[in-house]
Amino acid sequence: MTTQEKSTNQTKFRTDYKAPDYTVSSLYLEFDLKATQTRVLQKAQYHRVGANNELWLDGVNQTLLCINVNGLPFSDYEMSELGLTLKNLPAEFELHIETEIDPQNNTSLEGLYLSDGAYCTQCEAEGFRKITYFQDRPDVLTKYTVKVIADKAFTHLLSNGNKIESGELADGRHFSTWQDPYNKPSYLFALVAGDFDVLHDNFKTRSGRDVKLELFVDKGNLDKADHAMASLKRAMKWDEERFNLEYDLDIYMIVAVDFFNMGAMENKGLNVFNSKCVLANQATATDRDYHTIESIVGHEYFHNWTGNRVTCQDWFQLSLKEGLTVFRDQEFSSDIGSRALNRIDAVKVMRGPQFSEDAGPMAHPIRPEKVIEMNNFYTVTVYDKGSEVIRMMHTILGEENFQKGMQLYIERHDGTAATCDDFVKSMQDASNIDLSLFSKWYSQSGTPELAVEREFNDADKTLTLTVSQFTPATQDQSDKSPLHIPIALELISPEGKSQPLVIDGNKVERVINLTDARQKFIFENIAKDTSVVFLEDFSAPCKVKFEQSLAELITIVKYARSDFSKWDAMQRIMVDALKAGIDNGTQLNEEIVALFRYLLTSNVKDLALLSELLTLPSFDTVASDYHPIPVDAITEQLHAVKSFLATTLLSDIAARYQTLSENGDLDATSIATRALKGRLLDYLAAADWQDVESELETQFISDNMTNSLNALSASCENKRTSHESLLERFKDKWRHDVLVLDKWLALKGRLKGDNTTNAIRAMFESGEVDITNPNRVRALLMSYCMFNPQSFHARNGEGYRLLTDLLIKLDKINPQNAARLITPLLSFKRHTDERQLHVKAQLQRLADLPDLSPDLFEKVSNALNGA
Ligand code: B3K
Ligand code: ZN
Repeated sequence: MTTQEKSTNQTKFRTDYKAPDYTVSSLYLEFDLKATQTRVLQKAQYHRVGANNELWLDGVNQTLLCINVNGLPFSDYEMSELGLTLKNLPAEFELHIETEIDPQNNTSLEGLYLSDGAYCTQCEAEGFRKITYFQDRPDVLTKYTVKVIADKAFTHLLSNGNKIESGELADGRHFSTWQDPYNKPSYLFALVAGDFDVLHDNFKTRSGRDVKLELFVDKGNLDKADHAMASLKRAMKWDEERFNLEYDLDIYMIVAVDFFNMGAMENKGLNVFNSKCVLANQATATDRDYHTIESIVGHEYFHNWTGNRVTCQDWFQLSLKEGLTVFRDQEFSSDIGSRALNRIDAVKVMRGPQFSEDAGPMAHPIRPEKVIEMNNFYTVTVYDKGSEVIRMMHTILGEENFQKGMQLYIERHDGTAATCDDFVKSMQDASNIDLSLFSKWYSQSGTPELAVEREFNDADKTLTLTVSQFTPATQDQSDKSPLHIPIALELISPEGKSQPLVIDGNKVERVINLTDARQKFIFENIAKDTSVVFLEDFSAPCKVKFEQSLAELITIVKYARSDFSKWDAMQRIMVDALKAGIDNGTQLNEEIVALFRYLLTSNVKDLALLSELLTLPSFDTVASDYHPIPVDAITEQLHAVKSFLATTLLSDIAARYQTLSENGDLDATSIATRALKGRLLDYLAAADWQDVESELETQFISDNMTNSLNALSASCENKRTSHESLLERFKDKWRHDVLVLDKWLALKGRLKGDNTTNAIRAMFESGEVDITNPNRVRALLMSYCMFNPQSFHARNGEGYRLLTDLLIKLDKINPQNAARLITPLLSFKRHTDERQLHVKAQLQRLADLPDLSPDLFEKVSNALNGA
């Protein structure tokens, strides 16, 4: 084995991949669960497939009790802090290892740990090595049989696959044994033991098999489980219909736990979920929560084929399963809900956090080349840009070829560990479309910039678009080359009609392909003053430089066939207007006011879309156009423009608001109505509308959480005098429900004012916020760092100091969570010199710590190296 696997903080390179020398044909695990002393026994059948007779087994944080090879005690091994090297092994042998672990004191929430009294596991990416000694890598697949033994107080003892035996033992203990008929890598192993309420259901697959569905929640939470179960059934049906993929076991279990590092985990047949991604009812969850739950339940279910049946050869290939599964969950949400709104959500993530990751010290391609801590690479680049890359293939190939490619991919790689190249090859072979240049998207990091020049020729009625592409250097990679970029377009005549795209006398369907650094596209039969919707639906993850007049953008808002592109044009209009205000003090143009009035009084059918059209760009959207970022000027301008629009259009806003009614139902129309009501209420609060206080009160006391929270946040955002008492009443009403209190924490985090930073510090110091629970910490800190720019980026550096103080504490408790929360400090180069100095001082404090985790070490050192 290479020495790389044996020391922490060591960089691993994609190109160093070596297939394992030994495979495992079956694995038996036995867990005797005790809070601080859990015994783990494993018996594994090994076969040599390579040249080496040594075997490296990953293993950390455990006590080795015994090793036998073929029934005899074995001592020919070396132990390091990261694992064991067994030496001089026969070609075939049975390995028997016993270890002891301490779930109660495992606060990293990786491996086996206790979450509020229930045992659960999280093994992806490299948590299995905290449970027992094993080749903890995704290309070692085997069949698992798992026996779980615990006190009878833990009524449910669960693992992957089918339950084959259970029974009573002495001393008030009992056991269950599970067998998973499918080969799987260690990261998909799961065990849960706890006392739960269970929601039972079933699903008949298209081929007629009955699947038992079981959803395990904390006692007393059954009234919040229906939506997740309904979402699961919708996902199962959708995958059969759209991807021709059917579930493959007789049982599918989901367990909701309170202590969890991310949203959920796709363990084979036994998903473990963060309770915030499962539990919902009308009184406690917002419409947005309902949507998130549905999409995450779908995402984990879709992994059963894209991730579990076909897994990854090594962790550098993570986007093979994650990019593809995000694409699948986005398509699921778009097919059953609004395609435009889902696209808007996805593009916000790309233009915000993903573009910012590309521009910062952690820039990496969707298939990274080098990694210190794998958990640091569950990123918006691997996931969301990975999904955009799959989406571009879908755009280039079309649905039919794409589905053929999927079938071929699964046919070729089912039951194995595959690579990103395998996926692209299946797509290419099934469609006969050359993807060789396209595959560069897997190895090149950074955000391509497209520059568009246009020329209209009056004499021959042609429009020439000259498009050039350029990808700026990123910290990880200086040389960039042109990519294959599919550009979707719509040309709109001055009368608002969509024009056919004709090039060289041939009609082109929506998409042109840019493959060179600079290319000309000449469109025929075009009228003068035709408007151009460039990169329709964000058909490629690029930035665009294209001069477009306000009149052209207004035409797009009014007439584009893509609702997404209407929103996109509206954002462009408002970013330009905000910048003109910040840079030159320019007042909001009357045409923009008129456009808002037009929208307010129009009969746009989708009220949720209308709400998005009426929403000003976020702080980050505006900030992304500046270097350095004028934090205060942007915040002030956003506030000023909102107040101006609200006051100028008050009677239209109030009139529209009063037409909106819904009765708390969960159908798309009611949800859209609530979205628009919330948006307008915020404007009414900004304009100090005469009836606003009573309306805020009516909505606040509503038994629908969306309405109630919209009222509370309108009061807080606009600093109404009522906001403090409303916050208190909300906290008081929901003191028994931690997930609802997280919403309160998020509002506290974004509350404007000089005292916020100190108030947050005090909430941690007093123990009001449990620093060991990722949901609590993230609710408060993420909203503070992301949505409270004036406090977080305060010029005295106190915001950065607060975050760093907490990271120092958190790194000892849960390094994965600490490493995710450091992100806001990584983009310091976009700020003024003064702020940069403050951030660098804080990063240096972290770098100077004697035992920083590999998670923070990797990010901090990259940031300081790039400084
Ligand atoms: N695969 C998991 C994420 C695991 C993260 C490990 N740090 C959830 C998902 O993407 O579906
Ligand atoms: Zn996933």
